[in-house]
This record gives sequence, C-alpha cells and structure tokens, in this order.
Amino acid sequence: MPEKHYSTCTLCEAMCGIEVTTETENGSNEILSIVGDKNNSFSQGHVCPKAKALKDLYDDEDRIRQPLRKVNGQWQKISWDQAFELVAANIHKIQQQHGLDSVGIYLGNPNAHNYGAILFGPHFYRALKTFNRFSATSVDQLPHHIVCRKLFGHQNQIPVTDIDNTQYFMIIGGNPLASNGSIMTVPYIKKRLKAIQQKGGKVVVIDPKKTETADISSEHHFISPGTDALLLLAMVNSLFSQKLTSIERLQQFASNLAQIEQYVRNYPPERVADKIGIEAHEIHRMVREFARAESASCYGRMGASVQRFGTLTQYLIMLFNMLTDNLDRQGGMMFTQPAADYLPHSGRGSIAKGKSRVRGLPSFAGEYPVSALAEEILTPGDGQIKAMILGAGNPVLTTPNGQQLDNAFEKLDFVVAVDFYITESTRHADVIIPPVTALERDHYDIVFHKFAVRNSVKFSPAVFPMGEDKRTDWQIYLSLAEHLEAARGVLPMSKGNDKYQTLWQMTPTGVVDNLLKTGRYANGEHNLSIQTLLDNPHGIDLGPLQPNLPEALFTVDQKIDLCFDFFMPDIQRLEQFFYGSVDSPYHSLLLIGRRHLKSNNSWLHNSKRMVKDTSNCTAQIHPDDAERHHIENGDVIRLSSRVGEIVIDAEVTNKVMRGVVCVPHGWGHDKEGIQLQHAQSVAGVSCNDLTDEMVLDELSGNAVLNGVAVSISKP
Ligand SMILES: Nc1nc2c(c(=O)[nH]1)N[C@H]1C(S)=C(S)[C@@H](COP(=O)(O)OP(=O)(O)OC[C@H]3O[C@@H](n4cnc5c(=O)[nH]c(N)nc54)[C@H](O)[C@@H]3O)O[C@H]1N2
Ligand SMILES: Nc1nc2c(c(=O)[nH]1)N[C@H]1C(S)=C(S)[C@@H](COP(=O)(O)OP(=O)(O)OC[C@H]3O[C@@H](n4cnc5c(=O)[nH]c(N)nc54)[C@H](O)[C@@H]3O)O[C@H]1N2
Ligand code: SF4
Ligand SMILES: [Mo]
Repeated sequence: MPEKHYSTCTLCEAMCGIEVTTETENGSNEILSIVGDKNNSFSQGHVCPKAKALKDLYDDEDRIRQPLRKVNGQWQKISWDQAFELVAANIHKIQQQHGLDSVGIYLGNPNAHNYGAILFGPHFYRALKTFNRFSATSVDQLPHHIVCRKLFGHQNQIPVTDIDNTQYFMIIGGNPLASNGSIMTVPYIKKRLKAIQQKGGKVVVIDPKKTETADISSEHHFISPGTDALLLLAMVNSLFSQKLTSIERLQQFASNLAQIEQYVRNYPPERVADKIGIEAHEIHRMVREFARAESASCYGRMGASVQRFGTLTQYLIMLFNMLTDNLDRQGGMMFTQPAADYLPHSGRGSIAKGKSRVRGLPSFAGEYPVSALAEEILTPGDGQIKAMILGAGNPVLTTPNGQQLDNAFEKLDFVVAVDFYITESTRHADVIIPPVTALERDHYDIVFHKFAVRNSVKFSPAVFPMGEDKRTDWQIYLSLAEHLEAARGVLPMSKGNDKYQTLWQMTPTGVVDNLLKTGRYANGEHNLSIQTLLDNPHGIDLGPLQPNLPEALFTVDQKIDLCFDFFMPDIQRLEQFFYGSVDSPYHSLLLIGRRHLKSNNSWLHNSKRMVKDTSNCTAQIHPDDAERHHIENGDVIRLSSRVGEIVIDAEVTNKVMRGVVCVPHGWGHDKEGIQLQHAQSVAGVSCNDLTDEMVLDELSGNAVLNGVAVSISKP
C-alpha cells in the first residue's frame, strides 16, 4: 500500500514542503513520487525540479551505504565500530606525534541543512581540540556574519527582506530564480517578485549578467564585477547630497548615523560611474526612488559578498537600508523570529581571535579562511596539518585554487570523510563514513527558519525508518567524539560515560523540543513542541515578520554599533585598488559564477534527471569580446589565471556584460578514483582551478570567486 509522508526538501534554503509517496514491499523501500505539498503552510505546494533529485540520491547505486577503508588503494567494507576506532586511533596518534593542530577539519554546505550535524557535530569538533577549522562559510556568507556580528551583536542575527510587503526590492548579486534565494528563505520567489510589481512596486537587479531574475525584474543594470562597494558608496553619497536620508526612528538605536556622510564624501556617483558601468544620473534616480518608496529593501548576496570588497559592500548595504529607514520596518529588512531560536545559545562570533599559521589570516567564529587550507597542509613546521576530516564538503571543486588543494590532500597522512559519495575530495580519504540521506532522518530547519521571509515552523519525521545498520551525521559525530576521547584515555569506553549517555538520550530532536518549549511561541495559541509539530505535518504559519528592535540586538548596550573603526578603513584599500597609482593586474576578462536550477554546488551531477550533458558548463562571453578574440559560439577556448587554466566551450551571449566571462562552479568530475558514474560521463571543468587563493576580501578573509582576472586564448 502506498503511503504519503509530509517532509521538507533539504537541498536549498527555500524549505519547500514535499509530499513523498512510498511503498514498502518485502522490507525494501521505494519512493514512488515527490511533489510539492500543497497544504504546506510556508511553501504552499511550490517545489523546483531538484525536489525529485531526493529520490535519485536515495536510489543512487554509487552512493556509499557502509563505512569503507582504503587498503593499498582498494576500498574495503568495514563495520561502524571498526571505522570509529580506526579514525580515533589515527587522529590520536597523529595529534600525539605532531600536536593537536595537526588535524584539520573542513565542513561543507549540506551541514547547514542538517540539524543533527549543526547541533551535535560540535561535540566532535570540540573534542578534536584543533584550531585548524575551515568551512564553506569563507567561500560564501562570511561577510554577512561579520557585518551582523559587529552591528547587531550576533553573527546570525541577519535581517531578511520582508518580501511580501516591500514596494522596492533591490537585488545586488543574487539570482534567486536559479538559487531559490539565499539568506532569504523564500519559496515561490518568482510569484513573489511578480506580486511586488503587480502592486505597483519595483524589482531592480544589479548584476554583471542579465539573469533569469533580471529577466522578470522591472529594471536591470549591468555592473562591472567587484565594483559594488563603489556603487554603494555612491548610493549613500547620493542619499546625503539629495537630502533623502530618514534617520529619526533608527537614531535611537544608532545615534551616529548622520556621521556616515563624512566617510562617503569622496564618492559621488559622477566619480565612480565609469568604473562600475552605471551612469551617475541612473544612480541618483535609483536612490531617489528607493528612498521615496513606501518601503524598500536592498539585498546583496553571493555576487556582492564573494568578491574583493564583499564585507565593505555588505556593510554599506546595511547602512543604506538604515539611512532610508528600512531596517526593522514592514517591507524593509527585518529580523525573523524563529520558534526554536538557537541564537541565544550559540557563539556570537569572535572576530580575529586567532591568526592562521602561515599567512596570518584572521579567524572568525573559530574558523580560518579556507583559502589558507592548502598552505597549512603544504608548509612544514609546528602546527602543520597532517590529517583532515571532510564533513559534507567538496573543497577540491568548491574553493579557490582547487587543484592545489587536491595536490595538498594527496600529501596528508590520514583523511576521514563523513560523506556518502567518493568525490574529487573524498577520494583522498583513508576512511569514509557514510550517513543516511535526507529522507531517512528527522529534519528540522534550525538554520533556515531563522532566515525565512515569514515566521513559520515545521518538523519532518524521517520518511523511512533508519535500519540498525545505518547512521545519521549526528550519530557519526557523537561516536567519533566518544571514541576519540576514549583513545586519549579521557573516557574509558567500557565503563560508559555520563556526558555521552546524556547526549545520546538527548538527541538533536530533544534539543529542538526544548528550544520550542522555551521559545517565543511556547505558550498560548501555538503551544509549540515537537509533539505539536508532529500533529501538524504541513507546518504551522506563525505570521508575517514583526518589528523586533531593540530585542533583536545582542550588543551589550542594546544599541546598533556602527563600528566605523572596523569597516571604514577598508575604503582606503578600495581607493588604492580603483584609483591608486599601481595598475591593477592586467586582465582581458573578469570571471564570475552562475548557478543552474538543476545543479547544487558540486553535487547532484550524478542524477541523470538533473544533468543530461555538459551543456550547462560553458564559458559565457559577450559577442564583442568574442569578436575581439576571434571566438565563435561553441568554440573550445582556454581561460587562464595566475593559478591555472581550464579548457571549456564558449557560449557567446549578450546576457553577460562586456569584459565578463561567466562559468558555473562544481564541475570537473574527471579525476581518477571517484565513484560517480554519471557525473564522470558529463564531467565538465572546475572554474575553481582559476580562482586564486591569494586574493581575498581582506577585511574578512573571504575568498574572491567573482571578479577574478582571467585571460582568454584558443587552445
Ligand atoms: N567559483 C565558485 N565557487 C563556489 C561558489 C561559487 O558561486 N563560485 N559557491 C560557493 C558556495 S556558496 C558554497 S556553499 C560552496 C559549497 O561547497 P562545499 O560545501 O564544499 O561543496 P558541496 O558541493 O556543497 O559538497 C557537498 C558534499 O556533501 C555531501 N553531502 C550531501 N549531503 C550530505 C549529508 O547530509 N551529510 C554528509 N555528511 N554529506 C553530505 C555530498 O556528497 C558532497 O560530497 O561552494 C562555493 N564555491
Ligand atoms: N540551483 C541551485 N541553487 C542553489 C545553489 C546551487 O548551487 N544551485 N547553491 C546554494 C548556495 S550554497 C548558495 S550560497 C545560494 C546562492 O544564491 P545567490 O546568491 O542567489 O547565488 P547565484 O545564483 O550564484 O547569484 C549570484 C549572482 O551574482 C552575480 N554576480 C557575480 N559577480 C558579481 C558582482 O561583482 N557584483 C554583482 N552585483 N553581482 C555579481 C552573478 O552573475 C549571479 O547572478 O544558492 C543556493 N541555491
Ligand atoms: S526550491 Fe527546490 S531545491 Fe530548494 S527547497 Fe524547494 S524544492 Fe528543494
Ligand atoms: Mo553557499
């Protein structure tokens, strides 16, 4: 008998509710269909084509289902206990020999969609006692965390666009029609962007590419990659010169708002227009329309963050919203009030507490920028990384100068991967410990409920019961922690241990239950707990976003701290870069990235349903640039940078700005020893063989993956 389950898609940030129909026969489980859950209180039936990939993941024969150990280059199946013991013994040995920091860890993006890993992973990371921690954060949203840590006192107190109420939505460097939104959990984005326009509002897109989002917007402006901070300086300058600021309300939280004027004096639109590629009168007009709109929100994402002045850009975006009275107001940028609020119980984010050993890069929230990972492995000396743990990440394809990292991984004494695929990164592992896929575990969006455009709550019990011979990420991490401490002799395993016994009994679901029962919707109408959520399988709507100042502030004095001393000096670096006497390095083109609706960073390429061929892995260039370099559509071209080169098909299109080349990331599945049959047959190339680990957004240490100088030639 087919059975229906109401679950949540975990592949991107949109939190779409799904209806999964399954059948179990002779003990074997089958997914018959995955469709949008029309009754889901948050997503109301919306799904994108990727939802069906959850079935492909579940069925995938290449997926690993039991721990593996590499012996003389061959994979052997081992038991769970053997895997945990082997890992613990090796880590302990290496740390005894070379010190605690000789073990490094890299955590990838899917962890954010996995509350078990978020809540229980740290028990293992802490047990490792290493300072060499890295994650995908520093190729992504690190600038957002730093800006919000400084301004609002907590790295995750990041306001989101109140999209259903805004009259003017400016999107800088985001393409939600492909990505389905980021740091803005918003299913059905297309419908919502159209709704803004239908009620007389505007959607304005600033992007070096005329994207799918730009195609349905009211207005699109090409911008030269990496110049967004200049644009924002000019926008803030224009606000003051046109006397359009409106600071009375927010001044009670940030009394020095008016002082911003002095920092932007040098950047009238007339001065920067040529550099950014948007005319001065257009900037003035946009600023006027934004400031005069009933409500407005300026939102910047990947394209604005993961570039040379990403942190300054995100900071100025926040100031622009504040100066136009659009923070914490309906239709502006607002703070979501989640039902299970982990913020008060998690680190606020310490800035630059440590410096990386080789290059002295600042840490943030206990992590170093991943751009420093390869050099920490390759540079001899005290604290050199000798062993790595890779948890749900594929940094060989996703971080700058991936080829160098690939070579570095080869030199390690020991590698552990918590992953269910043998990828470009995990092929270096000595032991692979595979968790179950998303549908086999309970799910609660501990991260993304916090960034949702409506307050809502949903719990998704596992679709399939997890067999005795399976483990989730949290069980793997807790076992690893326990075994490591036992190997060190801290905890004799045989006697059992209170700390771990409590944690095993607690479970991540128990943690969420506690958060719900002590949270802001615990009592009254909603009376939230895991049980209430089990009784409401389509989720519960908790209403539109509400003003939340000053409660939203984690600063000691409950004021917004504009931290001019931290951010504003970066304007000097910008001035030097754009107007200094030293020429910026010669380039013929600037590389930017792109996302495709049916792809997900470096994975899902093993699904035949998602990926048919390599037609999405092309280098898009403008017809004028193509002509200049004698390139025709479909020609094979070579792109080179300081760190490497790729050979790729050219796609000539006037959708990209002149001077820009646009290549997606996450491809390049032609390395030896991976086990992803279909992905291997549609390999593509990795644009991160071009991105440069030495070029950083210096304020944060975030990688620069957009606006990378590359030259073009015929191979
Ligand atoms: N040039 C360029 N590079 C980029 C970007 C770009 O725009 N341009 N984007 C960057 C961004 S925003 C990000 S977030 C990073 C992502 O970079 P990473 O996080 O390093 O890479 P992913 O492709 O997300 O890695 C996913 C891995 O996790 C495994 N996995 C999936 N689900 C689970 C799970 O539930 N548990 C476990 N243990 N493993 C799982 C998959 O098998 C896969 O091996 O890429 C970055 N790289
Ligand atoms: N289908 C799909 N969905 C995804 C993902 C995926 O890989 N595939 N990844 C998920 C992840 S991990 C993340 S972080 C989010 C990211 O979500 P988004 O931030 O929406 O990411 P992108 O779609 O890459 O959009 C970035 C845009 O920035 C533009 N851009 C590049 N350089 C610049 C610049 O210098 N200035 C400006 N103004 N714009 C620039 C690019 O042309 C692109 O249109 O997507 C998530 N959703
Ligand atoms: S938009 Fe697509 S990938 Fe994202 S949660 Fe919804 S169905 Fe999943
Ligand atoms: Mo990301």
